[in-house]
Amino acid sequence: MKKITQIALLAGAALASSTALASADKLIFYCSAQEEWCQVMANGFQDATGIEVNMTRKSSGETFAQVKAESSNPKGDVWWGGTGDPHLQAAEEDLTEPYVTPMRGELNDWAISQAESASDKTIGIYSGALGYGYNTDLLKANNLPEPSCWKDLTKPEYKGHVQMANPNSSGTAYTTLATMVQLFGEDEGFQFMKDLHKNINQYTKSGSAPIKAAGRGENTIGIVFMHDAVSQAVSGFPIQVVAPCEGTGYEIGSMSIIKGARNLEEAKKFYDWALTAEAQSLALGVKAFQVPSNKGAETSPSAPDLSSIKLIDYDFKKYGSSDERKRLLKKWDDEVSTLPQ
Ligand code: S7P
Repeated sequence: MKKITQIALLAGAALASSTALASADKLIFYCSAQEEWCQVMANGFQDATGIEVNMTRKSSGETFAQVKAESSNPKGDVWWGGTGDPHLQAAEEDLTEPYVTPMRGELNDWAISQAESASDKTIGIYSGALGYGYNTDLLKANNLPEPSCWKDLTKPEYKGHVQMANPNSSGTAYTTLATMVQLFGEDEGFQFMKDLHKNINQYTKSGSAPIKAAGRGENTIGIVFMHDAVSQAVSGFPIQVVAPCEGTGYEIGSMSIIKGARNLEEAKKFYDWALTAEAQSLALGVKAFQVPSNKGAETSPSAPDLSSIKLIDYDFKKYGSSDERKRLLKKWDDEVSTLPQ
């Protein structure tokens, strides 16, 4: 009898605590920016609101694949960061939720355009230009000339010295592929990717990994967003940042609420908070040098000045469309990644 009473008490306690957990405010946060920034955003929101945050960091293409795979039983609430193209694809495939934030008045036009081109299912949170960085010590040690253009990277002397991410998993690498197609035209752009392939020592999963490897002296040249190269240079590594001479593409890093989010109110709270100048200024503490979308947020003097870089008129709508993204990735898989090196 005593045993039955104990079991009943334990069951009651377990039920009470699971009810408390279920009703506690929480947010399942998918993050595709750099790990340190993701962590600061999760902690900052938790401290500001008391809402418990459960954060997972994955690259842009990987998070898109996860959101799609979970769409019949969504597990995430909000997806913050990563290049805009997969956020636009998610909007088109109806994987994300429209939301018009009261914060819009504080944002740069490019952040709002991103929202308008996706029926309010995403919004711009930061911007940054694509480029590359190289390890100055390794370049000298290998008697290599200083590269300054995209086409330099296809020269035979750089064989085995260039690293970039795989465009299927990485938003940075997809931006690279889409940039070459827009900068040089489709045939010449793919020819560039094939010539570049001969010099690639590794396709990484994450977009910023190639420049981190260059910082550690394990790779010479990394194709990345320029702000990721600046971050290494500012941390004291011998990295030179390059804005390629032909011009370059850029990203509008984005945020979306996942359709069917179980914690929709918390997701909206996070969305509004993440667009405040205060939240966006947290980036500087973790050496994230993207240009913030809130006009009042602080920008570091070390951040690349986008107005001084030759930027292409990147067609976000076209290259973020489901058909075009799938087509380009398949073509890269079939015609570039399979080539011998
Ligand atoms: O590291 C910051 C950053 O370059 O990473 C994002 C990127 O898409 C995530 O990494 P993947 O390339 O691996 O997807 C960019 O949005 C961001 O600026």
